[in-house]
Amino acid sequence: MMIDKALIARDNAARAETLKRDYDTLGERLDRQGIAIDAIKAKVAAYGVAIPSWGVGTGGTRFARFPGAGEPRHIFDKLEDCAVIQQLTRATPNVSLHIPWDKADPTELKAKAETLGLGFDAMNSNTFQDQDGQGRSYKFGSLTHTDAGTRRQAIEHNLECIEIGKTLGSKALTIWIGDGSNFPGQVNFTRQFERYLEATKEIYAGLPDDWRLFTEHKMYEPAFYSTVVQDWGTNYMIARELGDKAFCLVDLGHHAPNVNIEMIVSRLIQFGKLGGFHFNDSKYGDDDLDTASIDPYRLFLVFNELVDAEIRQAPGFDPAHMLDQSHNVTDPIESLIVSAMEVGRAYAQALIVDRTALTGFQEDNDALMATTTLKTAFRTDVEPILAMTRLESGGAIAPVASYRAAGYRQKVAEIRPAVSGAGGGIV
Ligand code: LRH
Ligand code: MN
Ligand code: MN
Repeated sequence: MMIDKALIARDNAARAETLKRDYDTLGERLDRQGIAIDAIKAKVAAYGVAIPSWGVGTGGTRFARFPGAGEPRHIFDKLEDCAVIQQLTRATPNVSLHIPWDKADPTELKAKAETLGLGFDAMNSNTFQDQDGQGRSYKFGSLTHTDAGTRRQAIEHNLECIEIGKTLGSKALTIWIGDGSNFPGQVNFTRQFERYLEATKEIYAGLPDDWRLFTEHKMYEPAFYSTVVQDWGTNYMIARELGDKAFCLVDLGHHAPNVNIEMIVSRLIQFGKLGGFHFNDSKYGDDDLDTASIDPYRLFLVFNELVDAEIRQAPGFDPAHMLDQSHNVTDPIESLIVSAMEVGRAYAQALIVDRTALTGFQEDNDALMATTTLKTAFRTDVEPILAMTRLESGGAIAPVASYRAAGYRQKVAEIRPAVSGAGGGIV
């Protein structure tokens, strides 16, 4: 355990009585609505969202990076930080790795994760940066490059990610590429997409039977005129072209402002192609802000679609839930703790929507009451459910407070040398 269990127990003891009262009060209120609070709590307890390994470091922006004290030096430190988040929240049992950022002996990685009680979610490949000693450059693309040798290198890299993931017990590969163009006329859209499909089919062919392939769309950046996998439409075509193991990954930050993401989610569910999420928030573009820090209602509306699908047991519905955020001004562990809790909150709120009433209002075209039904659930403070879940599963009632009281960051800062922010930002 990364944080002293006795400290968490002490902290919890000081808060347990108030929590119990708040939980009972909420339970009474939900009971009047015909909802059993313990059933909601059980669902929330079974819910988890994966931590992105790259999220525990200070990501920064394209312009600057201001490292904090005690930053993880390598993937083993990152895993320890992830274990802290899991210990306190009990909602983040898995880590999503990014290769080659997290490259290490897979057997050692697995052993380390096991001792920390962590598992692995989707593997992420990286052909959007050049690595030291790499044969060919991705400056003009990777899986869609005009040069067959560069495409081959990118394919091999993805196959290597699968190999590493097999040892780790991962069951999915996520591909996001930055390929596109910066000038009208720079590329032939059709030929570029043909090359994408051809290359991705080779990766798909290397996928074990029990694995899934997630392709992630993003409207723009780093290619600013056109991006190959720019939206869910193209993404859906890819998943259809590749086959039954191919699904679309929705990163909330990868859409134009005001796009109705919850409807995209609904469409992908309806046609059996929703693979999973990268949760974060944004105001302008791919800001990678903390989940629900800007628009918690949108996150709730996404979860409203997920719960709807869960209840009607939509065929093949089993999305992967992951965070993907970059932290510039906060302690990444604290941000990830809060974001994990926000995702759980959106889930709990969506679970208490009165769906029978909602359907009735929809059938009667009572727009006002339909939307009020959603708002009623969204406005309900479900924190006692989340906190009780954490308490009962050995986590902290107030994770950030316990984290601060434990002085974890100060402790690791003594072991981990300070890093310089010079040299600009990373993704
Ligand atoms: C691209 C992205 C993708 C990458 C991650 C670092 O913007 O969302 O998921 O793998 O950021
Ligand atoms: Mn992402
Ligand atoms: Mn992104």
